[in-house]
Amino acid sequence: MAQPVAVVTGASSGIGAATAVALGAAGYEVVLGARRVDKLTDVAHRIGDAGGSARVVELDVTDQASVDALAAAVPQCDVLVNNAGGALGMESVEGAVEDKWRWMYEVNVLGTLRVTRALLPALKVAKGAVITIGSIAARQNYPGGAGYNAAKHGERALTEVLRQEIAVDGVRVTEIDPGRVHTDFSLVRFDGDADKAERVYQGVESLTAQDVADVITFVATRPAHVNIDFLQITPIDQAGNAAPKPVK
Ligand code: 8X3
Repeated sequence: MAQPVAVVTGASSGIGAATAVALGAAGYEVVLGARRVDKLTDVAHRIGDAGGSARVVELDVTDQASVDALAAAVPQCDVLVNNAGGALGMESVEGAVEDKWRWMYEVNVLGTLRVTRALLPALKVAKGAVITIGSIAARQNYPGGAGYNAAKHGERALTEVLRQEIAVDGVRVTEIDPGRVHTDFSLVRFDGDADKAERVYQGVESLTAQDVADVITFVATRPAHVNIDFLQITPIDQAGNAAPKPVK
């Protein structure tokens, strides 16, 4: 049997990088996609050093031609992890910045759509699995979250519809909805303000990217007849309450 192939988007850091390493250790050939090829190459070397196999593909999920090139490079796909995404800003609805909303919709919703649609033919042949990284923000709204909440709810709608449409082809569809994970998430959200980003994680114990990667790997490695619709995973202090710690 051919080695199974897992595609991970946003694999250059955080949850994506940890997931790529975990899937490599679980026996997948991992295709790492992201814009930052130098960082992808580092992750690929980590996988190789651990005895696994990995390939690097430059990927911008907002660019259809880039997504088409990924699909052309991946004729076999057993697992797709739609991890690319993110938040920009925490403005109130009154102070909403449309360009930030547009970027969040583009990356989280349309990016997931583009990559999934491009790889579906291969996923159908493999009777594979689509694992989309949503957020607790897809399930609970909070002040300052409207743009991100709206995008993650949109991605959740896409994921739920896809599950219903594609089950007949034997493709499993799971949404993983993490809460606060200590990654570059807040650095991006706060436009590179490292001090502010770090304050999100100070004084509280957050999930690590590895915590989430473990769950993704568990989902990916279930038998073909087992579909996990969704999993919400948070640090204990955030259980059942999406509102992030207020940060000035
Ligand atoms: C991010 C979740 O809790 O950090 O998707 O806002 S949280």
